[in-house]
Amino acid sequence: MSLTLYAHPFASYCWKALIALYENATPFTYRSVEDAAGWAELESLWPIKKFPLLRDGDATIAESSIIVEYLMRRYPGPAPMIPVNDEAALSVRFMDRFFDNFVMTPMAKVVGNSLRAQADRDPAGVADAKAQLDISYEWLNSAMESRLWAGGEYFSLADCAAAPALFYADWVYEIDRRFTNVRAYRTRLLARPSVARAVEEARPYRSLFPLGAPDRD
Ligand SMILES: N[C@@H](CCC(=O)N[C@@H](CS)C(=O)NCC(=O)O)C(=O)O
Repeated sequence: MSLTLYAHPFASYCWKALIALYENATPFTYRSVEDAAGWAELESLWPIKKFPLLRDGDATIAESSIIVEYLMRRYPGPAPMIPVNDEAALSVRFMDRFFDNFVMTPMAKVVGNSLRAQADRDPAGVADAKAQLDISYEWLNSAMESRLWAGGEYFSLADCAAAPALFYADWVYEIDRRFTNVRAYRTRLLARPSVARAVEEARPYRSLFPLGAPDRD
């Protein structure tokens, strides 16, 4: 096995792949994309220039969810991130899509807006993103009423997606105290060793957070 992950410790989507790798103690080389040479290397492999990106020998695997699926098929370990049961797997994949589309995307919209020049900012877009987060938090609060993890009883791909999404979304637009199930789930995620490791690796970069990282977590 010769795996290399192109990633950055502070990048939310990279956590998804990292958490699955850490859960399974899968050996890999961490190629941290920080300088021009790193970006050029990433672009030479994947012109879309987004990470995480996995290299397995000469094979290139893009997209965080696909990377996790690939790892589970080719290098399964003690912590399967996709259930064997088809129905359960569908629920996990659905929750993965939920976190990416309805938590990560609006969170990233607010962060991205703050990086723009004042004249290019999009207050209506930010208001829409926060309205989406309100709906997402509310829906998730009901969904998590009787679940330990997002897919049910076991930690899965859905939780790999949830961890960075809820970690940063709460910084961007705090999860209201009435959403007790979401807040408790976020706390459970942060206590999970694989997630705690990703949080610690990102800690030195907190000064880069454009909205100002809160003094917690
Ligand atoms: N759908 C992609 C999203 C990847 C993504 O947006 N990654 C961000 C980091 S969290 C990125 O590459 N940002 C660099 C850039 O946009 O220049 C996935 O799931 O991997």
